[in-house]
Amino acid sequence: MAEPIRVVITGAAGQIAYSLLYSIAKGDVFGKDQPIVLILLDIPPMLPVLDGVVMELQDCALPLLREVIPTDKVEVGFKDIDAAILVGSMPRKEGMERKDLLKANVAIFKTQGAALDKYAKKTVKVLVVGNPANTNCLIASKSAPSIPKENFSCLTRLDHNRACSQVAMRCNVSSDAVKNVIIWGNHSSTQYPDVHHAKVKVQDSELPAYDVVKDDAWLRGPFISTVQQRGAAVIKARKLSSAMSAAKAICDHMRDIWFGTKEGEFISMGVYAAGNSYGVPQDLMYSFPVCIKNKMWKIVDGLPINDFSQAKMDATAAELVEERDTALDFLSQ
Ligand code: NAX
Repeated sequence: MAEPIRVVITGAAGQIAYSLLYSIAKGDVFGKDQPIVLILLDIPPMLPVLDGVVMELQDCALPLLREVIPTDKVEVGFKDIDAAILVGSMPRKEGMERKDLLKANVAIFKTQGAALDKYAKKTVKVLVVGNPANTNCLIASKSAPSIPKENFSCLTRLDHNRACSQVAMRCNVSSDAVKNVIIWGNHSSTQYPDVHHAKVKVQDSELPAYDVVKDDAWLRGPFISTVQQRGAAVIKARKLSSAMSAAKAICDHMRDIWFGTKEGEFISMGVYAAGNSYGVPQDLMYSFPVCIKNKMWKIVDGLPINDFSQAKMDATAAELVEERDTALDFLSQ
């Protein structure tokens, strides 16, 4: 058997982590023959809760799980890690301004970025989930200059999966019959779910999603707003934010980083924009279609973009630029 890898999950006492830990510990993400040391990082008041989570993981009796380390210290949490899933962040409290929320999160991701820089392996793969995910990811990456920017990504796979499922339900096919949907931009309500390049498998042929759905008005209207507003709809119904589906998306995202995407398929993730794809300004973490091979992502370039799409891609980029500029002001203070 391989040597164990070390994986840290922050926000490990929270609800997403509770849905996530079992899948990771039983081998769904890093492979069925890959032993794991799980490090659970949360803030000091949550340590008693973490103890309960550790007990439950022990009680699962999972053969791949070699050790579980609960901690509130970044120097313990990030030591020699191979993968980091940064779920914990400052939630919006009543009466809190957007700017104050951003400020609090810049402080968290600056500290965690610096700890990654100092303690993690230089090959570490970092996935940021805690919101605002794109900007938190950028701050963490900037605070870890010795780790390649390409090792950082943020989660838009939940939005991607939501878009796949909406199209699949509309076409009455299973969700794996839909591929190559794209989430462009920010993990916020300005994101642009795009199916112009998506394919739907009907019997044995793969057809353009627009031809199978046969309802352009739905694809350009309710489909987009449903995906954009899905998080809010779940909160309204469940009185809690998405957790099971978020955990599933985290697993999909990290597994694709580890093992690569399927031939001829691309998925969506927030990655570093270098300023030469689709007119997206440089120095943002922007969600693009990507293919992954040998643990390296590559933006799928050259897809034809119509005016309708370009306007939406630009709008979500503009929001990210504004968020980044505010965050960078806080970072330099
Ligand atoms: P919970 O409030 O259940 O859990 C968050 C946990 O993070 C808490 O245990 C808290 O103590 C911990 N935490 C806070 N600051 C920390 C720090 N500095 N270091 C370590 N741990 C810290 O939230 P949950 O529902 O699990 O959601 C977690 C985050 O995911 C939120 O920011 C949420 O907005 C975000 N989401 C992002 C999604 C995405 O697609 N990018 C989708 C799902 C989710 O909404």
